[in-house]
Amino acid sequence: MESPEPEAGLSAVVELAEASRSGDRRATARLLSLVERGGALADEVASATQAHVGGAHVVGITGAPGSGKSTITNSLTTLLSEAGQQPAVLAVDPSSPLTGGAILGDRVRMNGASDAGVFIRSMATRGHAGGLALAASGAVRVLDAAGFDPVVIETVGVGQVEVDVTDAADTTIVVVAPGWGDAVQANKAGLLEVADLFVVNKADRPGATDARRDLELMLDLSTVTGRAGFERPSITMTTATEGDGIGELATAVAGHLDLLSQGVELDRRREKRRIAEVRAHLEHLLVGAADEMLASEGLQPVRASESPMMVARRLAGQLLD
Ligand SMILES: Nc1nc2c(ncn2[C@@H]2O[C@H](COP(=O)(O)OP(=O)(O)O)[C@@H](O)[C@H]2O)c(=O)[nH]1
Ligand SMILES: [Mg+2]
Repeated sequence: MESPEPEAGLSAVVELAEASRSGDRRATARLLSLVERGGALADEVASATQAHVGGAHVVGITGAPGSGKSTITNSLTTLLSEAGQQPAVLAVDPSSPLTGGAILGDRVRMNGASDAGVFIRSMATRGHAGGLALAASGAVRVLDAAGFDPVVIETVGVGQVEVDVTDAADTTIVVVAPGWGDAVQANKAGLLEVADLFVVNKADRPGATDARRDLELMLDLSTVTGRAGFERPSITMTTATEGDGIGELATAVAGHLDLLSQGVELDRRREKRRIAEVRAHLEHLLVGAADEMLASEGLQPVRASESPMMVARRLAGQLLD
């Protein structure tokens, strides 16, 4: 783990951002550590990188644990790297405590990509001031500004927070594996609505064509036609361990970006994302200010005769003054 220099100040952040842009991966790693840590320096990192974001295609890969996300990410980014692109991976896994086994397992599965020169960073999900989705967005911005393209975010699609992380992506891939009603589970977890592309991985296993059929059926039944009614997601069959179908997936991913770029959809999604980020920051700031106010000595006594709502209104008036 990289740890930020304790004396890192504002000018140091600007220098790091410049070094990162010229390809210094240690500088990029240190910027990411600052973002993860949050606080004033994370804000500086956001400011220092802002002018250079927007060049990367941000791709989210989500799905149940064990469906093969890391293996797909490894094969896909290796392929793209060998084709001359500069992919980076941000692995966000709530089942991975900082020192836990899952990240180690992911490391092993990402060996190929690592050897191919793919920049890989894991992000643990605990203890992020302002929330994981914000920290992930900040990290994506750092990687984007550093010149990586695409930036691939791998996240487990289990809870709302993890699904929120997919909001940071231009293109979201939902992975399902055969068996155990994986497609149905994905539907329940709200993943059908966020999918731009589906992957049925482990196509070497029995039940893969059934999983595909289940997905097709659910897409037929739902009114969903891709995010924001954009278009019906395609389904790619892969055996990620063998690299089968990964070329086809790469084509589908690039095709989706083309589609987004043809009209206003890419800009629309990014604008929506910016507003969501502003909202999350605003909420964080307001909650922080409210907590501070409630903890302060100078708070006017909260009278029992006043309803909690009346107190809140009075304090909100002071807060926004
Ligand atoms: N048979 C088979 N196993 C696979 C395939 N893709 C991944 N796996 C295995 O499934 C397990 C979970 O894969 P992983 O990529 O860690 O899944 P994640 O939790 O979604 O990131 C690992 O043991 C992989 O080797 C595949 O296409 N076929
Ligand atoms: Mg994984």
